[in-house]
Amino acid sequence: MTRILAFGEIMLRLSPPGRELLMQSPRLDVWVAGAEANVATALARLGHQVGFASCVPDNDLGRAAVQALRGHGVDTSHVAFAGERMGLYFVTSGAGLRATEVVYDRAGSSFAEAPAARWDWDAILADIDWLHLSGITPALGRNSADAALAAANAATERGIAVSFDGNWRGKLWARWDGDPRAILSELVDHAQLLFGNHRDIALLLDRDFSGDGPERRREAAEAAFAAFPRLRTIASTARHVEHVDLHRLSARIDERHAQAQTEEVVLSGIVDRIGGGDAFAAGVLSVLLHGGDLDTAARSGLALAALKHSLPGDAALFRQDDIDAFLTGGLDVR
Ligand code: KDG
Repeated sequence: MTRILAFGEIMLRLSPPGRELLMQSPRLDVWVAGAEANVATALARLGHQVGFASCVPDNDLGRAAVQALRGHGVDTSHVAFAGERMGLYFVTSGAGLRATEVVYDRAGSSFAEAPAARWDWDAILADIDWLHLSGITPALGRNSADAALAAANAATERGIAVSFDGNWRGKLWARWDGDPRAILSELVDHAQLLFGNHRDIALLLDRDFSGDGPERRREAAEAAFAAFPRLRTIASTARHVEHVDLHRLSARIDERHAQAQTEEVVLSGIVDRIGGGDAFAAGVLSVLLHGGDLDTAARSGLALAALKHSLPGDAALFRQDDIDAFLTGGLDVR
């Protein structure tokens, strides 16, 4: 079985229950989060062998987060306990016309402060076939950007496939003087599989692919394939938001000579949409890791993303049976 490793910051998400505002709620629910950790968790739930490398403080917050991942079947033997603090973020869920809001409280976290030299890629990547990274790690600062670049380099040197989820986080990049285009391009240059849409590609290539039609998406994909020779597959979702609780979601996967596009899923009565992109990545990866075809990968990604919207918290805690039931039940799921 293909062994996957995800590398990134595991976080705690603090959310007022229901649709309450931070300023009015006396309570906060705590969820284990972090984009790469969400992908690792979802893949483990789907039965994959997946490890996670990260760094958390050696206190009850760090231990609880790691314990949660382990409880879902993720191998956490490469999570280091060091540094002073857990990365936190606060989420206020949207309602009606009020959008979801995110406040980060993660500066100086154990993961962001870990020097790039801390990570022994020989040891971490031993027995690994696939490495999953995202654009959040390099957005955290110099240490994490260097660590992500070292991980990608080490994977390429060892012939390990790399997937990269763009996960653009302007708020994080604005906090330091790293050049996102240069750093993200260097990372994507190692990837065989990119999760990102035409806007992510526009940022990487400094080109304009504005407009939402399929031609623009194909044009963006072709430009990315030309710029990044290792890249074989680009997967993305398109979201049409009618209001906070009613979205239409479709998925698309481009290969150099093929493409797959799903029908739209109508998502209504959304419980929590955070982590939908990570669920999509896990659903696609799950099929591609098993050698499945593009159509199945696109449908599986869309199904897991849609299912995630029904669950509070960041992680998609579903089994393959749930995806199968969703797909055989038709895609128009509420
Ligand atoms: O995709 C969900 C992530 O955004 C969330 O888990 C928190 O990693 C996170 C981030 O940096 O936003």
